[in-house]
Amino acid sequence: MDQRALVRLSKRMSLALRHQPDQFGLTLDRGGWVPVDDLLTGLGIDRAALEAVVADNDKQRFAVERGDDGVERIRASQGHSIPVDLGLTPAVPPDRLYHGTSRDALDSILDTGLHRGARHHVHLSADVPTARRVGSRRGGEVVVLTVDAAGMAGDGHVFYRSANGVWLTDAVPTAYLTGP
Ligand code: HQG
Repeated sequence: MDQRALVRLSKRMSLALRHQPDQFGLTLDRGGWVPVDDLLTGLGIDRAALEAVVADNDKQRFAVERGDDGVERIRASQGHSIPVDLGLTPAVPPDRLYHGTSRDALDSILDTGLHRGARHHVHLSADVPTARRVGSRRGGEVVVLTVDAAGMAGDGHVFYRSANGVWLTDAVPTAYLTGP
């Protein structure tokens, strides 16, 4: 499969596993998992295609595990808009984290802080290049905000780290944000 086909399939898998499973005839369990075989059927793809996406994925968006019942299941490691419990445990963040977004959102963010929008959490990056990549999904000029994660943690805000290294928190108040 070429790179474009991989990206296209990764996006369909994200849609099925994070946002609209019913559109593919799927029901996620509490933890967001579905049997791999059900996903293959739902998406109309073969095993090799799925494995290519899971293995190649730049961000390791998908996790595959075999349950105690012997059934192999897959889920998205983060980014859901439907209610799933990823079972994340709180983690101590690095002193600084970063959030990449479009220039158009900057004034509003500096006014009201970072909100999670449709997702479960605000997504933060461990380094500037990653934040830049996240922000560039929006088109237009990219800006990177710096988050005083140590200050937030010290004040009792809880952070989580997804299986694929994305830092998550409920919201970032303006006091902890520095603009570009
Ligand atoms: C913005 C991708 C105005 C925020 C990425 C962002 C990430 C505000 C947008 C993951 C705001 C939400 C999530 C405020 C936040 N005023 N705009 N007060 N507070 N925003 O897509 O962080 O590729 O839900 O800046 O890599 O862009 O799908 O969040 O632009 O990890 O695996 O509201 O999605 O992962 O957009 O990206 P999103 P995000 P995948």
